Amino acid sequence: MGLFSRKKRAVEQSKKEKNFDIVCLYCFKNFPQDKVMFRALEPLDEDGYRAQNDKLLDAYREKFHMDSLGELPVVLDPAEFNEVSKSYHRGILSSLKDAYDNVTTKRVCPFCHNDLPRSAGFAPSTIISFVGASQVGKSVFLTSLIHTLKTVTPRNFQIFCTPINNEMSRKFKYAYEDPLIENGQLLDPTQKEKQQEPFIFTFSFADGSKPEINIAFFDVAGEGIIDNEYMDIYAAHIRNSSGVLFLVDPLQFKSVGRKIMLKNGLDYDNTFSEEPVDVLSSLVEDYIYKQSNGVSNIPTAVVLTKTDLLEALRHDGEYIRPNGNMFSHFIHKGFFDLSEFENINGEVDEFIEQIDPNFRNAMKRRFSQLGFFAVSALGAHPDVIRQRVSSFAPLRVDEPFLWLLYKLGYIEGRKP
Ligand SMILES: Nc1nc2c(ncn2[C@@H]2O[C@H](COP(=O)(O)OP(=O)(O)OP(=O)(O)O)[C@@H](O)[C@H]2O)c(=O)[nH]1
Ligand SMILES: [Mg+2]
Ligand SMILES: [Zn+2]
Repeated sequence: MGLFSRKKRAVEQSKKEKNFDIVCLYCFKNFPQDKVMFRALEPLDEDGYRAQNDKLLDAYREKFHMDSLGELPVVLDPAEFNEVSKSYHRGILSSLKDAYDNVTTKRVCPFCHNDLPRSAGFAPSTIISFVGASQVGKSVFLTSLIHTLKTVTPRNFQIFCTPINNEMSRKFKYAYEDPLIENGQLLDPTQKEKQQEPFIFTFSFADGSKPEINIAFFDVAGEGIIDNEYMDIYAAHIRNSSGVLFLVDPLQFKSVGRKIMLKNGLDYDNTFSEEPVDVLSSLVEDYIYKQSNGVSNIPTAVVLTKTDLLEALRHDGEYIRPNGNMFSHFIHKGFFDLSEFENINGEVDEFIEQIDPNFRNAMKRRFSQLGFFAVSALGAHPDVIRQRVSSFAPLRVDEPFLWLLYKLGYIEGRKP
């Protein structure tokens, strides 16, 4: 068979099979599955390419303050090879025979040369982003959420959550999990100069009913949220997100912040420079604005953090129902319980409407798929002076994430 008919067949084949554009979970660039590149095999003998420093990968790593990986086998661009050198699996370009007749299956991102996960192209690339002003609790929530997804959620859903590689596993443990959970130490504010590399986890379904998904969690520095330059870097990431966790801290709202602190016997020091509505307008300028008609259809969970501090308002009956669901734990098991969702969603929506109707209405206008949630990532107020966490008892932390999985079609949602 001639080269052209072979190529035509491959193209026709790939049209027939369902494939997905790839969003690189490291640099957030979006590209068609057949634009991947390949890393050559380790040179086993003289029949191979010489290893060399990978400039693109080193540049990516430097941006995140990581060391160069030194000499690596070269990256090959399939565009420079004949169609006969390429192989397709279920219509997806998945291996390349190099000039020395070695076949590599190691796909890398054409923009940053990081490895692509096995599922790239076969299943949607899923990015979940955190958004929120400084000090609302993004880093603590991320730690508590991932810890819960690894240790508790698998008891209720047949989903297993593992870091995508050893480097990621070590980084999460060293920078987040050990300090906060093992040593009870609060985390330093996330610095915008020290850009955070995304944390990538693989979710696999025990019964094999769904392809595994890779989810990149991206911990932004709150101080950068209203900084246009910083947001420019991250706009690509937010724009390519499949789901957004929009964190709001009850202390952030001028109307109740002081009251909450006083009721808890704490000094009120308004460290928040921006209110939720400011964060929203920054987002609107940077990313929603660029979507058609200014409305985003990305499922967005508004997550009220630090609900342990709201207990003190509970019996006033002013803002919160004394029998509020937000203070009791609820376990979604086997499916996402939509009755429970209606309760918590209504309750938090009502609370936010009372304390900041502008913000609430703007959110409703800008996001067509919105859910309201309430969590306490720690379960109790930490000792802020000594920067110590007294107890670690997360409340409802995985609920907004499970709702996103339900909205994205990965888990079932229904009434009991
Ligand atoms: N009461 C209570 N306080 C919390 C909780 N989670 C976080 N905090 C407090 O909020 C502070 C900020 O939390 P971080 O997770 O570091 O906040 P962040 O949003 O990552 O902040 P930046 O990185 O500066 O944007 C912590 O140091 C704690 O004092 C919680 O569940 N309950
Ligand atoms: Mg942080
Ligand atoms: Zn990339």
